[in-house]
Amino acid sequence: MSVQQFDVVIVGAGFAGMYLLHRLRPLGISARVVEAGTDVGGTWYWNRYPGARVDIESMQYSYQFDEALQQEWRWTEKYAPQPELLKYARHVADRFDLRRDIQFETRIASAVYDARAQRWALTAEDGSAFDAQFVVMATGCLSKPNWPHIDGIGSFAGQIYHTAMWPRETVDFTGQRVAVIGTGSSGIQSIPVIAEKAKQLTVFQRTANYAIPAHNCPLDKDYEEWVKGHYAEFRAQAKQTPPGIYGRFRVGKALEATPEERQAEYEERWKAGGLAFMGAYGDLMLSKEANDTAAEFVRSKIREIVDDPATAESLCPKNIIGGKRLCVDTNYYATYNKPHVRLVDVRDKPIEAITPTGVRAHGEDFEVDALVFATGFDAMTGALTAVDIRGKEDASLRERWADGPISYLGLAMADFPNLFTVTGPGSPSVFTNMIPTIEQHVDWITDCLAWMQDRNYTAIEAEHDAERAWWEHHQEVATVGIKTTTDSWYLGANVHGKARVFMPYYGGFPDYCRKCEEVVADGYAGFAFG
Ligand code: N01
Repeated sequence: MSVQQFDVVIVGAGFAGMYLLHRLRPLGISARVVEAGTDVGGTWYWNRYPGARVDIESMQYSYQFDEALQQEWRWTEKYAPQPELLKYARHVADRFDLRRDIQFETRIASAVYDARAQRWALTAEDGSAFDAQFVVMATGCLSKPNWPHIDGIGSFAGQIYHTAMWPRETVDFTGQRVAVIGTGSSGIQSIPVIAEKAKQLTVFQRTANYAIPAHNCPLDKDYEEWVKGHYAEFRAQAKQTPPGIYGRFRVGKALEATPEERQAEYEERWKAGGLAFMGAYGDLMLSKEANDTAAEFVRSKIREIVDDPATAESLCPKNIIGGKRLCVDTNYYATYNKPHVRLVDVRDKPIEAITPTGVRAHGEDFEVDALVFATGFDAMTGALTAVDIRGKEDASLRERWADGPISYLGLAMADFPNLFTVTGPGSPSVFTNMIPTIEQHVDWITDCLAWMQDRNYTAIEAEHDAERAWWEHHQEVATVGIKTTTDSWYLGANVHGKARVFMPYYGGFPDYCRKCEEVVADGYAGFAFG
């Protein structure tokens, strides 16, 4: 196969890869997006499990780079379902004629830097080869599926699914006995929908999770009109909040409010629904005692909703609220009131084995026709280390990150010149509204390439000192408060053998953007150019 040459190879055709391609075109930079799937959409291409939908309100979860696009697109629901999100991604690809520069069904396996030529050689699993001056890994934070280590996992004779690799054809569970392993966001969204069809549903829960009702509904036309009439203002205000989300965030302290005031505040937020629940007070993630007040409120709701007291108790999370990613649900807890749905708590007694006919736990054989793994992702680093990336002097990213990742601003790594990551470890990424954050990263990378073009620079590399300083700051910020006291995928705790290092930047979107702007104003401080 001949080697295809470009100025930039972008890995991944999700929202990051698509927008970067669009931004590079006016600069006259030749770019090719290489995508493993058969279509655009990234997360929303792969995660098509029943019930998948965004947990940020649709009116905010969209691009803002093109006013006509944000005015013309119409979401139908408060929280868009996966098919509509995929339709949106396809619409963007068509509207901006992106497909002609995207190579689908091509999974990049390695990227090797030639320091003399200052170029990257990329090879795909199918043998396709690319030569590029720059590589941008737009591979997403949650894209490498995590399969648990359970004995006999390959022996199951029925249908086996992973929520993050859901088949494109419709899966019909009608009349089937189904088991779901995992109760994170994917499990919590899919369980109620699977229960509607399955004859019998058994859920294996290792850690109970907090879920706030979505109260999803058709999108209110007046609200849509109001947002569209004020989009610039709306987006600008969102950027000023720590998660980059427009909403009501209170700075007051839960512990300074009376029990009645707290109850009223939590009740109002429960009724409004969604992730904004955690915006009730500014100290919820700073003090365990404050956190307990919100956690206990949600536990009381679970006890109210779930009829069987023993099941309700199992569903009540014991860890802090917000330590793991908060879930947003539709009928999750109520699903356990259905007579054909059973919860099996495997916290103290883990699943013993997967057998040819089902799951063995608590000494019991649960025979099922289909097995759904809702067991999440090798988050933040998994999609990057899945590619054998080798920088200067054959430095391997996989080996460099064996004890945990290190990156400058989640954008670039020392010893890996001309390589950028969009929302890499050390970026606020998953703590924010992903699409606007992606736009900020892509704008930064594009502006940097244009700046280099103007100065005839051919190589850029993060400096070790700058990388270390950012990482130390990032780790310091992570230890403020109680966020890191819970095992989570933020810490890599969900993946067998993975180093425990807190990966997303916890300092908030405004501080992160300020830092990126300062770096630019200072002539790209912390980067060396060649
Ligand atoms: O994955 P998870 P996810 N035996 O890692 C369990 C985003 N997202 O795909 O907690 C039994 O959260 C594991 O148990 P434990 C969102 O950011 C967004 O659900 O490790 N159980 C856990 O319950 C989210 O946070 C949306 O003890 C095992 C579950 O599997 C992130 O993606 C929708 C096990 C995995 O939960 C990841 O969510 C979906 C074992 N051996 C996802 N191994 C929306 O926008 C693992 N588990 C709404």
